[in-house]
Amino acid sequence: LGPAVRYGISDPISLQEAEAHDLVLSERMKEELEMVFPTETPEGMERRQGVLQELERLFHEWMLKQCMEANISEEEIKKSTVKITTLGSYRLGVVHPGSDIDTLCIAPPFVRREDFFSTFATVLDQHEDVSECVPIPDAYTPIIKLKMRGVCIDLLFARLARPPEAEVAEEVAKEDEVLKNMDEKSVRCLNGFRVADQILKLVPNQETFRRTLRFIKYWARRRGIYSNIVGFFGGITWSLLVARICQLYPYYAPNQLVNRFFRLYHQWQWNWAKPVTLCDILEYPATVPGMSAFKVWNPKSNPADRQHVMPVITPAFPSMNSTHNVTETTKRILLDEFKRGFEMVQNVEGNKAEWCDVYAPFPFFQEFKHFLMIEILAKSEDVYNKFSGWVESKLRILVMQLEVVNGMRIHPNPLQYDLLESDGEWPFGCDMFLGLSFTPEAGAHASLQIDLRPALTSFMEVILTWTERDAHLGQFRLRLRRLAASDLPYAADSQPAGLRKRPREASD
Ligand code: 3AT
Ligand code: MN
Ligand code: MN
Repeated sequence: LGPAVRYGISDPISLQEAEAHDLVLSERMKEELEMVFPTETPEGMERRQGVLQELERLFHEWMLKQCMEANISEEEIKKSTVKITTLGSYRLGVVHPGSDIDTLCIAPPFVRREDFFSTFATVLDQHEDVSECVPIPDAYTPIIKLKMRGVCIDLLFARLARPPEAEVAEEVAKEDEVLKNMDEKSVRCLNGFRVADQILKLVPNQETFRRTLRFIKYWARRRGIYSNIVGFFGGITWSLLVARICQLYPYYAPNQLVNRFFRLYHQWQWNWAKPVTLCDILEYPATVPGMSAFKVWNPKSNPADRQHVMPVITPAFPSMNSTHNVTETTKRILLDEFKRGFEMVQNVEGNKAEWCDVYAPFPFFQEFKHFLMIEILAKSEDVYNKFSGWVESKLRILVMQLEVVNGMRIHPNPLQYDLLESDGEWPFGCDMFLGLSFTPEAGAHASLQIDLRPALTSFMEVILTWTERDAHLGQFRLRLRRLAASDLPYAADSQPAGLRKRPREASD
């Protein structure tokens, strides 16, 4: 063995290097993937840079106005340069034409969060290149969603507690100390940036990491398990899981890493005592002023963290679990997919299958005989954007209520589809689906007997707690319908006619 290498919390499992046939397999994997899930083109990357520049310009201009109104001295204005930076997949370098850009505005202390979500959101909304601008100030991680020149942007906001020295806001933001006295929401927004920074530092080879992650993300999309909000895994979780595999096999090629990814996470004893982590989870002792109050994921001291069924922990302080939406149902589906993935990759290695077979789409509408259809309807685009986001964010509550119904299994589908039945009264809307199956033990006629109404009724009650309900009364509607496969207009073997996938990258 060569010199001791150690990435993360344990020694690597293997220090073996890729062999010639692995390099061939990896190259083929890359080429096949490039055909169906290409990386962003150079022109596309240029457009994205232009968008970021324009956002920075707008933010800067708006900031100066804020300063003047607040009577901030010119001296102080000069000291606190604004900074726009990126996080998420854009920062990690895994960008395809449909990717969003997760963008973080780092602002000096005199800029108020409320103003960012009101007056700056208005500036954006009125910009001629901007469409679909939706501020979501009350979310756990507040963001402004928008589209600029066709690129989806998630705009996050962090307000520094102390004015940074000019030009170094980005470096300052990587230090734990920056969090001292910062408000909770800013800490969370900054965290996304700090996590991406850490991931890149903690993997042994960034290019191998990116190539592997690209494959896993496409596979997860096609298998219908890419969605944090619905209770599967989101972009951050997939990135962390791939990063950990890279640490354990620092010299493997992407094809080998994909193999080990499926094997390890299928075999993993998922429970709160076995989190996936990239580094030790740091907690400051009570003696460090201002740093010990941050809530760090810790199932030993915090009973709520023991509810997490598949913990995957973020590396930057304060560490959090990236999978708190996972339920027993989505865990079961994820594990089935890891198992299938491992079998398929072995087939590819044995020349019995192609890489494209690994990411063959999950045949959702052929797989089930019964469905629950969730129709989300609105009278205007604005209300639709807000209401569909709300319903989507509560869907896992419906899943949790249905998963305790005896004898029934549910399979959430994270995609939104064009309305099956259009209705002139409701020009904006989409359908979402849950697949239903009934266990043999439940009896032959279980599907007819099982009563879903209590679960559906209580889900409706949750939906009606929407804080914007009164503001948009009569403008939105939710309908739940139980359908048999024969009610869906599809020809055998094909995607149901009329059910087109809506591209919805931004809200993954
Ligand atoms: P994609 O390629 O975009 O799917 P990603 O790694 O960029 O994968 P996300 O865009 O979901 O993942 O999120 C990246 C980080 O940005 C995670 C979180 O800190 C922040 N973030 C992005 N979008 C949201 C959102 N809608 N709500 C809360 N936080 C968000
Ligand atoms: Mn993203
Ligand atoms: Mn995003």
